[in-house]
Amino acid sequence: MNEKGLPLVRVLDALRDARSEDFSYSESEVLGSMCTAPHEVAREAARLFEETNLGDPGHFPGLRRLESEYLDMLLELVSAPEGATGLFLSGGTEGNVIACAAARARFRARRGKGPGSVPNVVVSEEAHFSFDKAARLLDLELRRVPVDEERRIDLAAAEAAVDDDTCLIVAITGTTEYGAIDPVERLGALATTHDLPLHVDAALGGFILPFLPAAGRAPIPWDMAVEGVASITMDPHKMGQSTIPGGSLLVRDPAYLEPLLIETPYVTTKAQAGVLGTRPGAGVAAAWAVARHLGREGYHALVTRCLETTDRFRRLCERNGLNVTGGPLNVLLVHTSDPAAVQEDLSKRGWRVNTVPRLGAVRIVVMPHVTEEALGRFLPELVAAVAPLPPNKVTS
Ligand code: 0PR
Repeated sequence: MNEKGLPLVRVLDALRDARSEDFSYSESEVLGSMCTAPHEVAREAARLFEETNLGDPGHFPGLRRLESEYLDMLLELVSAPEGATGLFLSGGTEGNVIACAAARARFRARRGKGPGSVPNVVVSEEAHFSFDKAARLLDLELRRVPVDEERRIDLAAAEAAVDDDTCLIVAITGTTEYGAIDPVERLGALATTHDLPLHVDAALGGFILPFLPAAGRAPIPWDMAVEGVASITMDPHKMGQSTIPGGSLLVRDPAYLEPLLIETPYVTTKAQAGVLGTRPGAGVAAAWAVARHLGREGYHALVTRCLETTDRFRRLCERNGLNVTGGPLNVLLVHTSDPAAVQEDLSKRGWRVNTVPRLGAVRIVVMPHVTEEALGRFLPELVAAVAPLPPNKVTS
C-alpha cells in the first residue's frame, strides 16, 4: 500500500483508466454474459442504499420493508401458496447451495443421526457448477444424469438415479450452456412419488418464464403451481435487470429452512439462514425499484424483445451458414472446432462471447443490453471468426 494517500483526482483517473480496459454492456460489446446493464432506476436505488446492511436490518427498517415487499412480489410471480417464504441472496450460487443444504437437513432429520451413507442430489449433466460447489461444501454426491437431444434431463435416467440416499432432485429451467428447460411437471411427479423435494434452478429462466404467455409463447409449467416443487432459485441480477449482487431462494414451506437457521444474538435479526452475515442492502433496493418501475408489463416487453431478437439473430446466423443451436430461451450456441480461438479473435475485434468447450461452441446470450443493431454489426465479425469469409458475402 502507498505510504501517502493519493489526491482524489488521481485515484479517480486511475479508476477511469482501469474501467476503460473493461468491455461494456452499454455498447453491447459483452455478448456472452448472463448479467446485463442494470436498469437506470436500479442504479439509482443502489446508490441511495449503498451503505445499508441487511445483516443488521434493525438499523434499516425502510430497507427491511422493501425486502419483504420484493420477496412477496417474487412469491406471487412463482404462484407460491399462502405462507411460502423467501430469502434475498447474492446470486444463483448461494440459492443453489442453500437449497441443497435444506434438502440435506431434511434428509438427516428423517434418517436420524448415526453412520449413514452420503446423501445424493439428482440433476442433469447440464447443471451449473454451483451444484459442484454445494456438493463439495456439504459433502453430497452429485448424480449428474444424461440429457435428451434438446439437452433436457433424461427422465428415465433421472428415475434410475434416485435411490434411498437421494435427498433432492433438481430441475433446471434455463441451463447455463444451452438455455434448455427440464420437464418440471414430470420431475415434480417423480419427486412426489419418492417423497423428495424438487428444487428448480431458474437463475436464468425465473425472470423469463412467467412472462412467456404475454410474449406470445406457449406457457411452460415450472413454478410452485407444480406439485413437488419445494424451492426455486431466481436471480434479479440476470434477466431481472437489477444490479449485482441479486439472487433469491423461494421456498414453499418455511419449515424447510428452519434447520438452517443460526441464532444471531448481537444483531437485530433473531436468526439467519443465508451464508452472508453483513449483507448488501443496495441489491434489494435495486431489485425492488426495477420491479416496481417495470411491473409485469415492463418485464413482458423486455422478455418479448430479448426472445424475438434471439430468434431473428438465430435465423440470420443460419442464413450465413453458421451452425447454431440453443434452447427456447435467449441462449445461442455457435458451433466451431475451436471455441477458444474464436473467442480470442472476437475479443480482438471488440466483442466478448463466452465459450462452451464441452459442446464445441461459443455462447451468445441475448440479454436486455444486447441490441439488434449491435448484433447486425457483430454478425460479419462472427462469420469471419468462425469460418473466414469476405465480409461482402454476409447476408443481412
Ligand atoms: N444456475 C444457473 C442455471 C446459472 O446459469 C448460473 C450462472 C447460476 C446458477 C449461478 O449464478 P451466480 O453466478 O449468480 O452465482 N450462470 C452464468 C454462467 O455461468 C453466470 C455468468 C454471468 C457467467 C455473467 C458469465 C457472465 O459474464 O454463465
